[in-house]
Amino acid sequence: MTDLSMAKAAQATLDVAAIRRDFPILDQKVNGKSLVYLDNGASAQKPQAVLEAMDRYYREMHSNVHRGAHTLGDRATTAFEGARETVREFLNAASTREIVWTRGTTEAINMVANGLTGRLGAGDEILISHMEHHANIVPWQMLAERTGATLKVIAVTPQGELDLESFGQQLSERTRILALTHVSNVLGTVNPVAELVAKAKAAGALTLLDGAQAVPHYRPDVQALGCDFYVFSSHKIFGPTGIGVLYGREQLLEDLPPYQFGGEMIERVTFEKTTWNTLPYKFEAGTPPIAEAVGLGAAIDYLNGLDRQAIEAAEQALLEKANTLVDSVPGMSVIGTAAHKVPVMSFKVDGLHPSDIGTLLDQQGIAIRTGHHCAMPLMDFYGVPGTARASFAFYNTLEEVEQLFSALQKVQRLFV
Ligand code: 7TS
Repeated sequence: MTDLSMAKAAQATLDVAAIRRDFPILDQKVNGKSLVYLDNGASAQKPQAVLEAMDRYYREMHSNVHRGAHTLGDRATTAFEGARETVREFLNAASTREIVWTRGTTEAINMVANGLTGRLGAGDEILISHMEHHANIVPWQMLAERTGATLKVIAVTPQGELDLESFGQQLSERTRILALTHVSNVLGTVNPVAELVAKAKAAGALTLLDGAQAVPHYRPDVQALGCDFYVFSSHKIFGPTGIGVLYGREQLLEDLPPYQFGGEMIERVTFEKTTWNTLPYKFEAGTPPIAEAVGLGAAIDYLNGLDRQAIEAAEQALLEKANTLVDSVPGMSVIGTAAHKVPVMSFKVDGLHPSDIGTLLDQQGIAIRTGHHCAMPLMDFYGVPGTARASFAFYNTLEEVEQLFSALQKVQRLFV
């Protein structure tokens, strides 16, 4: 069997039709056409199991957590902390003390960058790459500004891979932290993060991996990756918005100062002095997103119930199908042709502005994202104002890929 037919077979094993029934939002008309949702990189849809878990939480157990005063409070706390254990297991973290709830990837990175303020100074370097999302650029830029440290940037090759020579040149004993995306949201590139983390650690640097685009496709093992911090957002992994995760090695989280101050994160408060709660609560000031944690736990449970290998093969089949159809659209070219990619395709079509492509596809019921994708430095590198981007999930079908390309052919015929 060829790779493609093997992948097609894998997709058949996955029973995509049954999976699609788990995602009620997919079954609707948009602008008179059956919805084709190819904007999963921006935010993925939620299975029924997540909607039901959150609904059930609010119907049967909602109360504030960690108060221990009554039965509903106990139920809510059990559900909330159970979700933390689900995330711990998903990431293979050593302890739930290493799993901090945040509002998302962005807040998680800000927490770390903010916490490192006292530890950096002039002469220190922060190493990021040219393919980062703004969430993994701006907090470090601000940290550099506060501390006098220097921001260094690993170059990207025209194919959209990290330039490993550039990495080797930029990494030094001055590097205090390497903050790198596991998977690029624009290019789909899967970076060799374990290898780069090992090198950065050997140079004495801390390491943070932005897993926002990796977790919908892979199950990261933070101990095998060896990173100090790993961050992701629930809404990209089929869970609700409003919650994300900061994984941090226990000793490092012990050493980092809290990010916000108030209730929950304290041990004892007097007007003279306040001491901090134990991990992970030291970083969770105020009433947390309880239903959202339950929803994220349900999303991971749902994923755990699927055959991950079949998912990966099916997703790769979608990407391969898309790759084979690129030439069917005159003037279309793909930005990001790395050897190892998740099913994300950024592209341009000669004579068409990306935002017009988005609007014209939307009229045909097809949702993609267009613009700079919060990666302006990467757009500058490719000399484009933005791209059109189709990002696939395991609930997408090969027919939907075909629909995308016939719609693109139509747009190209009519408007160029
Ligand atoms: N890092 C990466 C790699 C991302 O792709 C995103 C969001 C973020 C961080 C920020 O995540 P948030 O949940 O805190 O907002 N990326 C995208 C995208 O590609 N299109 O819309 C949002």
